[in-house]
Order: sequence, then structure tokens, then C-alpha cells
Amino acid sequence: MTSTRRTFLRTAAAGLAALPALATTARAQTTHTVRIRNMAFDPADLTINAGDTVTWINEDRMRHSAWEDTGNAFDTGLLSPGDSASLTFGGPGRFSYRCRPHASMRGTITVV
Ligand SMILES: [Cu+2]
Repeated sequence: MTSTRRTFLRTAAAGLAALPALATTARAQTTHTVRIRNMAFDPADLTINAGDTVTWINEDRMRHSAWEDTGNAFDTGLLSPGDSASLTFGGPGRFSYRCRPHASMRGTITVV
């Protein structure tokens, strides 16, 4: 099983500054899990707080990814069955993403 962890510091369209990687905040940061199974993201639509982390876990029998629609914000790369990838979202924004090999697999992350 492989697990990758990346810190996602790109600022949102609102232009708000991303949190520095080592910044501390008063609020506890949460890790949210998106399971990839049966050719879908579960949950497909997720709202999180800035500074939270999203972990995608591939529980399916084929490779999948979570690729932000513009290709600029984030890309987990292909995850083999059993693999996971984590991204920390530094600032507010709304991100639509899809599985790169399977464009019908779609999801959104809304960071508030
Ligand atoms: Cu897929």
C-alpha cells in the first residue's frame, strides 16, 4: 500500500493567502476521507474548512485519480487499488475534479 501526502498551497481565486505549511491555527484541523469505489467518489461533494486535509482512498479494483478540472490546482496522480493520497487545502475556494481516466467520475471540494 502506498500513501502519498502533499500540501496543497495554491491560493483560491479569491486571492486569499494560503496557509504556510507549518502554520498553526486555533481551530483543530480535520482529515476528511473520500472513498473511491464502484467508479465513484464517496462523498462526491465535500465541504471542508481551510487547513483541512482530504484523503482519497482507492477501494476499487482499478486505478483512479482525483484531477482538478483545470489541471492546475491538484492532481493525485493515478492511485492503484489500495493506495491513497492526501492533500491539505490552504485557502477557500471551490474545486471541481474528476478521475482522469474516467471523466464520468466527478466530485467537488468546497473550502470555506
Ligand atoms: Cu477512475
